[in-house]
Amino acid sequence: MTAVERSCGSTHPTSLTSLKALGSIAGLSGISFGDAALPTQNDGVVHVEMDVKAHNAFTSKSSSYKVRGWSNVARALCSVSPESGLWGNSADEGAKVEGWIENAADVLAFVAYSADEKQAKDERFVKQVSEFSSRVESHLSSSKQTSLVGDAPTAADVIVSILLASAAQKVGFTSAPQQTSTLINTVLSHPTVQSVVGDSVSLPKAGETKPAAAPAESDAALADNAIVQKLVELGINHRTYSHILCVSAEELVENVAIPEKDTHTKNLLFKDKKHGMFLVTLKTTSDVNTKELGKMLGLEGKVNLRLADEKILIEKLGCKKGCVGPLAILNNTDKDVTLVLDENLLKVDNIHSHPLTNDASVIMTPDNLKAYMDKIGVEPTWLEFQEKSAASGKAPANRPPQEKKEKSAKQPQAPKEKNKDKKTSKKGETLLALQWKKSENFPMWYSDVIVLSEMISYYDISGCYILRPWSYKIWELIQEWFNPKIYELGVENAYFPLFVSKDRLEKEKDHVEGFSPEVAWVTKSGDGTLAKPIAIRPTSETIMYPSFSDWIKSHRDLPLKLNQWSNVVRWEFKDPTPFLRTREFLWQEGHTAHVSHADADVMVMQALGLYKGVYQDLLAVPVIPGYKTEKEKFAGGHQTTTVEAYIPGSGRAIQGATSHNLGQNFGKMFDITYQDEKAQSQIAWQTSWGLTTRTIGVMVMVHGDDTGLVLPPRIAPLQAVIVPIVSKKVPIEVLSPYCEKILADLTGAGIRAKYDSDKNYNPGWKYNHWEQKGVPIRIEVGPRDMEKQAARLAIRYNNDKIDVAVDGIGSIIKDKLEEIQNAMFAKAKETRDQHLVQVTEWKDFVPNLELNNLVLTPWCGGEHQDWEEWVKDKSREESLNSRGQEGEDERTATSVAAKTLCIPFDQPELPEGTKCIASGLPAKCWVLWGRSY
Ligand code: 87F
Repeated sequence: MTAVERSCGSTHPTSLTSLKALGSIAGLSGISFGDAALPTQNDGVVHVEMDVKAHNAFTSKSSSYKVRGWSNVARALCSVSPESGLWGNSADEGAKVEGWIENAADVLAFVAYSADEKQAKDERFVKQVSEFSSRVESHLSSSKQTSLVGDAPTAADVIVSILLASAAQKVGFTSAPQQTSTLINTVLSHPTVQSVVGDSVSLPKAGETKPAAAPAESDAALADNAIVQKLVELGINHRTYSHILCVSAEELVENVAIPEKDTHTKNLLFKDKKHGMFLVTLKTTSDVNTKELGKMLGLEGKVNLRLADEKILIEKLGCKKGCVGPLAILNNTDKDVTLVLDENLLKVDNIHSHPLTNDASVIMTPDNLKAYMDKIGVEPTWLEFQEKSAASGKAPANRPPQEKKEKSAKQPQAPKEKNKDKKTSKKGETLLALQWKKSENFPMWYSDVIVLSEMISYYDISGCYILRPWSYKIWELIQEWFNPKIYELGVENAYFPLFVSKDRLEKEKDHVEGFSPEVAWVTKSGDGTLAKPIAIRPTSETIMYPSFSDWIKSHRDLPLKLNQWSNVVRWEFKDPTPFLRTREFLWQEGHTAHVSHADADVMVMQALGLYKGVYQDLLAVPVIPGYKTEKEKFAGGHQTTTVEAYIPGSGRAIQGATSHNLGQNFGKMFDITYQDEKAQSQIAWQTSWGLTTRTIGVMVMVHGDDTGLVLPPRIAPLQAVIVPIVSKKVPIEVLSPYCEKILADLTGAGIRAKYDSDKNYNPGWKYNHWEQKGVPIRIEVGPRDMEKQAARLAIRYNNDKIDVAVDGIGSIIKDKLEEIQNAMFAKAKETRDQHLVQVTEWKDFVPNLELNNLVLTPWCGGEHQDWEEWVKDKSREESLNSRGQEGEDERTATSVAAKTLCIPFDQPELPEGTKCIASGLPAKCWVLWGRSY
């Protein structure tokens, strides 16, 4: 035993091992430590105090250091061999190395040293370790380096890795994100580090979790559950437990640990027009192939098994999507669902399945499951399903719904090999880092970006999301731009109630027709049932127009132009996507009444012009304005206009906003009549127009990159952030006055700016943080900049670095922001234009969709037949054929079929005799098609 080990004892291996390892790497063979004092905790700060004595030639310079603090110990060791490069290669790098070490020591040392295992597992410490690991990961991802500072290992890597690994081990943190794991493993397996640390500190590989013990007792809270009561009534042995809400088998596997020989279940309700319904319950590691299933079941003739929608689940099994389990077959009183069970279930110790709710599970042996079925009179069909291959055996990590969407749309997936180690974001968990490249898996990338940039947090009701300040501010900036513009048009803001009575909502039948499944109803208050259910507004025509009727009496009351900023609820059944398709969203809805159709039309176009402005001038997203076809227009109105955007990452179009000329339809229904100048009664002409928080999602998708969000300056909550490059020699106090002065210049020039003076994070961390949040310009200020009265600008959208003088920096940055805004729009437009093609023959239609293009074709107008439906079906069929696929999930929000987006206002020339691409009839105009959201 060396002197060090003796003096430090066995409870503090980390301090010594990391320092010894560092010494070894620095070339200090033969080093020994003198009277090393124990690391002590003092006001939450860990100090390491020790004498360092070297016995060899190196000691000739200085034989002893009295040092305090991790950095100094590390510095002392490295300075013995400065050329080792362990302290970085410049003062700037040195400061960053120091920053990392001190940060790690502040955050992790207490946990890493903790002798009290129980205390170390405290939730706060687990969070602390996980957050630090996340910081390391973010930094590594954004710097695209494998070491923390510069492009070679330094003392920071050694100390951070050992501290993190040790702390992680202490709190029982099962894995670190990918790049952090790699860094730690590289450091820990370094021969010199190995010789010192050995196996005493190691980090379990991603995905390695200890099998959990099954709960011994049932959860009393589930005693009222109908399935549980049935099990009790039948005397079937079982246990129950509650767990976090999981919407899929993948989420269960990821989040609810069970003993190795147990299994969760995967449950799918299939329906087939001819053969009926099948509830298939599998082991989570078994595979089901829809085509094969038909054969396995011995179904004859035409078989078209499709996943049943939620309505059928509720009707047939009495439970919602995500809550299905084999026990739910009890609710199939019609006995028209065949239960199909996976024979692999017979090989496990216990089966865990949901009792109609996805925040709980019932545990029972396979024999007891059989006994239950027997007693309720269900005879299951047992089938031998294939176990998944080892490579794909592990269910993918819990994801927000995008992943399911991608799978159901059967879009090309990134190769499994590449994806399998990816750590993914979880609902309710701090995301570790951007794990997906935009080109690799677009939906996953999107989900990572909006979480990591702190725009969105997930919520436990499907389709509902939390808009965090970073995205809400963007919405406020849209409001700030939009409001003065509508005031100029004579529009006033007002607010109408959230609720609408059934009678009102259904007064105008055309209007709700087709939308009614999406209306959410309040049916109870407390335990009582309401006499009449009340709807939550999906839109406010029926809420506002009775008031229009009251308020409009004479032509002098017109035009009436109102706008409302509010939330609306539409209970979507298609897979939700944050911002793009959500069950509750924020919007503005404008409603106006006029004396003539022509006046209404002017209003429609003015509103549409503003929408184009929001997208193009604020969000730097090019849009195509046009008319909707008869099939796609709002059924309650006369004509619908739209602005259509293009998302290059998915090759899909998206409706940006709509503005309707409602004609006199609502006027008639709601009696919105007025006396004209000749005292004649007239019906008012109306418009309505709406723009939603979808705008934000479109902007993220169009501009974001592999580092995160990229914000166009006009919509950025912060347009510039000043980051001081602090170091030991140049502490923040030295840089602050200079930075404050820059900040004052920027705010004086009307720029939304911030000076990031936070002492808790080092410059590298801050760079990364603001990059992920998409701030257009970072202003880096170090001592040299101060000397030269300059600053360095880092431009987010193209990564440019520009040195500028601080004199007049406000106006320099103002110009730069304008330049960035214009360049971002130009870039987005160029990409969009490259994906906008004219096609005049059907044979070129689907191949162009497959190239992610929007397709402009000659069009007959579709009056004689529903040729749009024909194109939709035909394009779906040809697309699926070209991919070798049989069908697509009817609930998919991202179908491969094309639909009309609009008849663009801007029409190319249409030569005489041009034929419609679908009907072959003479074409009347060009129409734009695309796959869309
Ligand atoms: C969902 C449920 C019930 C759309 C709905 O576009 C009714 C509706 O009327 C519904 N989804 N719509 C059409 C909304 C038309 C119109 N309303 C004012 C707009 C812009 C703002």
